[in-house]
Amino acid sequence: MYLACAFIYQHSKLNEMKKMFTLLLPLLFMASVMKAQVDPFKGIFDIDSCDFSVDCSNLLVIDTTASNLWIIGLPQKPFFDTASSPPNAILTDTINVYPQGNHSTFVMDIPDFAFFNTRNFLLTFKHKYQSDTLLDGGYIDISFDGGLNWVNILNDEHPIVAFNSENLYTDQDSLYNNELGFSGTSDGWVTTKIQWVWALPVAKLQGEDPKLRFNFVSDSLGQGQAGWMIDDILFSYVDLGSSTRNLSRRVQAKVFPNPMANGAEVRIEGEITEAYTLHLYDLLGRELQALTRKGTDTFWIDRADLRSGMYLIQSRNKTGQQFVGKVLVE
Ligand SMILES: [Ca+2]
Repeated sequence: MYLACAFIYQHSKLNEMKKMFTLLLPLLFMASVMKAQVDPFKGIFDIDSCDFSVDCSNLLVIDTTASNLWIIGLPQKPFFDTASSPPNAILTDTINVYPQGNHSTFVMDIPDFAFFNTRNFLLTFKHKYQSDTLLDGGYIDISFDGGLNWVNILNDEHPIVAFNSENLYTDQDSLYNNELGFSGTSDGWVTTKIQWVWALPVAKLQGEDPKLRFNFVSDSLGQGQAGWMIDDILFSYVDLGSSTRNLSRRVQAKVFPNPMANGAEVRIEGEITEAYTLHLYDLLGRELQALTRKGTDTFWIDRADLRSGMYLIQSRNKTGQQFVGKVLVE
């Protein structure tokens, strides 16, 4: 599942890219207005992926109500006769056409690493759809409060620097319930990419635990068709250049050696005004260890059972987490 680690090291200039983000902001706002193609900035790095050869429960949760159509399995019906990467995909039933009056969902967490640390997220997936045009279909909404409130990603007014997409529905694609979405019959498999770059500073981001929800809806009329089928989901982020440094200019972590083999010393440099601890996280934001303090401003990372790859070092204090550094484990 960890695709990116080796590539990240090749692009370890990540930390050296110091172009002023303020210079980029006007360009980014233009990109936002134009709903441009996905912008790779200084490089695209993959966090995780799912081809449905496993249940992908680390990435998505299917609603469990009885009427929910989404299922991970072998497509066995007209138009949905094979997955993009066989055998499995996630689809609105493997055998039957969709019924009338249905609303089926599954939910994906946007990784903390993308939302809080790199503040950008690139979602890529392949899909096919077949539904009554501009009536039944599929759409994606987003929540920033753990799933209480949702808004269509095209209507999201959260602080954002750029929202780019390829092969996404548009503001002309209104379904029967007035949500914008995919409908009609897709031209075979379509690859859709959606990119968010959330605004700085991160403190302005309201809420937490951002989630995406995939909805399929059908009205009370017409013949059911195949519905919506999705496969080969990819989670990525881009290197925005210097922007990740702006958050952490008060506190920098220097790691020696980096890459590390059995262990490394971490030295904290910068203005530190309150007590803090350091923790090691993986790229999905999972805390793996609290670093051992060796001196006033020095800590030790122990290899322990860390697998090869990129990890993040973050400080914790009363004001919350602050991204301070990266370490590559050989
Ligand atoms: Ca597949």
